[in-house]
Amino acid sequence: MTDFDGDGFIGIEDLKKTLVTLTKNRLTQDEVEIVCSKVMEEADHDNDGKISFLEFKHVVSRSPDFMRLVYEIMIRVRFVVTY
Ligand SMILES: [Ca+2]
Repeated sequence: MTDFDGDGFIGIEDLKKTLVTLTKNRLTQDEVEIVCSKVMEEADHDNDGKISFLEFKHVVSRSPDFMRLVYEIMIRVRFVVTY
């Protein structure tokens, strides 16, 4: 997870860029939107639209591998979208 715009928070735009990079552009724009909103739902506890370091740490401690969570969400989204 990378703070692309350097503001100390992971925002939805950071998430989108991370996801596009991770999936090497294999997701459609819609899928990227769905996955990002689900990740935000999961991680953004104070609903300010950004994931702070504390929120990020919380998600990581809850799920030992945060990226696995993201991949699971992606698989779920794929499943929903494809079938
Ligand atoms: Ca937040």
